[in-house]
Amino acid sequence: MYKLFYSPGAASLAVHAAIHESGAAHELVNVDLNVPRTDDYLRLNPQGTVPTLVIDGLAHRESAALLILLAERHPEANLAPAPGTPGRAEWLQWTVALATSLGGPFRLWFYPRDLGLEAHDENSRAPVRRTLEAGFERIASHLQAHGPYLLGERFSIADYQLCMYMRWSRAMPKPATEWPELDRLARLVSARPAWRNAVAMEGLRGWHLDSAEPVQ
Ligand SMILES: N[C@@H](CCC(=O)N[C@@H](CS)C(=O)NCC(=O)O)C(=O)O
Repeated sequence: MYKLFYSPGAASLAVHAAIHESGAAHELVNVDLNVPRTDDYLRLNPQGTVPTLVIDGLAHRESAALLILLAERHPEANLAPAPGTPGRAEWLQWTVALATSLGGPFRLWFYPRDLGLEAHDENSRAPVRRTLEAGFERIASHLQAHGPYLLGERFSIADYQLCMYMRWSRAMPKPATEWPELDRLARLVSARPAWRNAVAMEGLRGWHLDSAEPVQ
């Protein structure tokens, strides 16, 4: 039984969808990010961030690492190419690249305090925006040549990670769905029952690809 500490739509969303994809039993705990984390939570995750995934009584964090862990733990669910098979190295590469090239800059976009600022101004926001748009542009070029998924014809949970980051761009000046290849991937991914169930359970509504209907 997994215990996932999440916040609606946060970096926990891809992990949540991957757990649904695996079919594993799990319990959800909603962490209110608008108030300081409790001491109990900080003991599980000293960074105070979500997600935290408790497996057999041990707490783990970092969404990309959790996705890799889930793929390892559920080979039967085919969440990613198996170790030693074609596509495995490329999948690992995407998982890490998405976390660094999108996840890192998104932290700066949403948390100006990470830049030592109380709030963003145009000077601080513009370079972060350029970095994120350049990241989406590179991925769209890849998908144009090798899509529709990051690994071509094969879905993997790296596509959940990408769809989560795309969702975060929805209120940006250029949302990621403006790149047709990214839009196509997001439509494919957001139609999957596991994604839809995670979105419905988290009560997400803010994106045109959010669906209120869970799928059983
Ligand atoms: N690199 C981490 C980032 C986690 C993260 O920054 N989560 C945000 C929500 S998307 C959070 O917990 N923010 C609360 C805070 O920093 O106080 C991951 O991918 O798991």
